[in-house]
This record gives sequence, structure tokens and C-alpha cells, in this order.
Amino acid sequence: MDLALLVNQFNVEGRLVTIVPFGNGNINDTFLAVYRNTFTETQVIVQRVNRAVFTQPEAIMRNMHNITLHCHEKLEADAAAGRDDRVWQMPRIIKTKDGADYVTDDNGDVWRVITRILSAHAFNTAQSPEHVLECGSTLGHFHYLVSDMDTSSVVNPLPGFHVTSGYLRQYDETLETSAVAKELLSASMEARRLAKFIEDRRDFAVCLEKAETSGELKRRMFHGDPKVNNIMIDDFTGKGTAMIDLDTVSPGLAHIDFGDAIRSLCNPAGEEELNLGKVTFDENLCAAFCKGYMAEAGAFLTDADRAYLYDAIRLVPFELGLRFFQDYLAGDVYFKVRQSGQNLNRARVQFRLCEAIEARERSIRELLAKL
Ligand code: GN1
Ligand code: MG
Repeated sequence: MDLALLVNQFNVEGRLVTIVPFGNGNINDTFLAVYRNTFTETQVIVQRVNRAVFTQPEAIMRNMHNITLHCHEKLEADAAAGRDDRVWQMPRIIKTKDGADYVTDDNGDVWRVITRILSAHAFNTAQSPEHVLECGSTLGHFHYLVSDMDTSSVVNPLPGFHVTSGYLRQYDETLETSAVAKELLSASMEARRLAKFIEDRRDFAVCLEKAETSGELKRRMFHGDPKVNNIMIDDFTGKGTAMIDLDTVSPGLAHIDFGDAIRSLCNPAGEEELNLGKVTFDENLCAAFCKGYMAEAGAFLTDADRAYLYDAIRLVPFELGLRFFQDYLAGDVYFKVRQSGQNLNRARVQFRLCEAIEARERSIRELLAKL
């Protein structure tokens, strides 16, 4: 269906001026739509939910409805009580003219429209310690917002998401069953190097899962994808104002969010760097992140939680590298690519980052112990 006809089903004021691709997510398709009337302009975000990844798009829309309802009520109560030094924000679902949260097109794809957080930006890489500190505060504040949510109002949006042992199983299966995967591995020295990298870390890969099974770590509501370009920074004040991309918000380990934000923020070269020499772990940025995060969410952390923070920082880049590498071997079926070999390179970057973290283990642990 034509995009203009599709968005016309939603209740947005004004006349549609343009609708253009927006952002650079790896999963959903995102567009910016601009509407004008005789006195103002409205900008909204239009998204097609990727059904190959989110197999129950209706369920993720129900989750989004419940999560935003809970958080908006809390945000407004806090604002009324004058508790904050800024306006914290969260996108809101814009309903269709019939009052629904989404439309389904002729192909069975689910489309939604949400508000755009204006006068704010998300960056693709860390800009400065101040920026990274604000990202820490914003994730910490988000954890505070969802901390008292009724977890039964959210269904698991993506079974197996951030379960490292499951990703290892998927990787093993790909190598066992796909001739192409085997060929890709034997054809490239670099692919074999990554395979060895995985073999050397199989025991470590399940450290958080083990701690959860033994009861040391408990699931709370987590974001699931708190990378740098999902954290909105206010253009006027430079302060964090919102977390976006709410599809994966669900019960999970806060550690995963902590590690995911850090792996994304403390590698200033970003996820697509081709020169591994530029990929590094910036401890100064890590310290800034932790400072911001702890000020908002430190009170939620138990001693056991603290004991696993280093493992979380090391695990998430390992896990993401494994996911990219498995997808490369499986023919790029999960993460969108613009050129062949892109997922292989993304894996190289994450494993390099994991190595950089391992090399700095002592000083990262010292930093964490002081928090
Ligand atoms: C995916 O689509 P995007 O860019 O928001 C992925 C994350 C990864 C990220 C890496 C549901 O997020 O887990 O960390 O790519 N999301 C999902 O860039 O798999
Ligand atoms: Mg995402």
C-alpha cells in the first residue's frame, strides 16, 4: 500500500507534506512523516514492525500500550510533584481514526505511528563524557520508571532474546546443517579466527544465566536495546530526555542493559568500523556512564547485582558478536545489511571490543568497585 494512504488512517492533525526513511535501525523499517496546517507542523514516526523478528506484532503493540501508559502516568505524577530537574519524555502511540493502536496492511504487516520527541537527538556514537554520563542517567531513569510495573502486563516479545546459550545453540546448528555456512568458514581465515574466539569463551558465555538459575540474579523490567542511538538528548540543555525503541521492554536482567549501553557507548568507533585498530574500550567513558547510571538506579542494585557488572560488560559484546557472526553464516536473515560481509565485520568489531574489555579487566573491576 502507498505510504501516504497508509498513514492517512492515523489520527494526525494537518496535511501530509512528506514521508521519508528515518534512522538506521537493524530490524524495523522507520519513516518520518511531516504534517502541516496553517499555523504549525507536526512530525511523527511511522514504523513497519519486522514480522520475521517479532512474530507476534500484535503482542508487542499491546506491550507498548501498557508500558507507555504506566510510564506516562508516573512521569506526570513526578513532574507534578516537582521531583525532577528536567522534562523526562517517552513517545506515545498515535491511534488510528478508529481508535486502534496499529493497522495491518494487505500483506499482513503491522504499521504503527508514534510521537517524535522534538528538539532532541540520538547520536550513533559517543560524543563526549558529558554525553555518555547523560546516557547513563537516562537508562537509570528508565529502569526507575519501569521498576514498579506489573510484569504480567507484558508478554515476552522475543523468546530467546539475550539468552546467550540459545545463540550458541543456533550457531552450532547453523554450522551443522548449512553447507554454505561451512564453506564460508573454510574460505576465510578471519571467519575461522572468530570461530576460535567463540570456542575459547563457551564457559564464560553462560555466566549470567547460571547466576539467574542459582537465584543470585533476578529479572526486573529491562529495555532490551539501550544502545546509543536509542537514547535521546535534549538539543537545548544537552541532558538526556527519553529512551526510545520500546519493542523489547520486558522482564529481563538489568545487567544486559548495563552491558549493552556500555558496549555501544564506550567504543567511540561505532558498530560498523572497518579498521579494528580504531575499535577500543574507553574507560573514561565507562566511568562517566556508571556515574550517571548509578545516580538514578544505584539504589536498585543488590551486592549480588554489583558482583556481576564486569561480566555483563564483557558478555554483551561477546553475545552480539556471536549473533552477528551466526547471521553472517546463516545468510543475513536477521540483521539488515547494505553489503555482503557486513555482519561478519560487525562481529569482528564486537569481538575486538570484548578483547579490549578483557585486557582492561583489572581496572574496570576497580572502577566498578568504587561505585
Ligand atoms: C538490533 O534494530 P536495532 O538496531 O534497534 C537488535 C539489538 C542489537 C542491535 C545492534 C530486536 O537493534 O539487539 O544490539 O541491533 N535488536 C533486536 O545494532 O534484535
Ligand atoms: Mg531495537
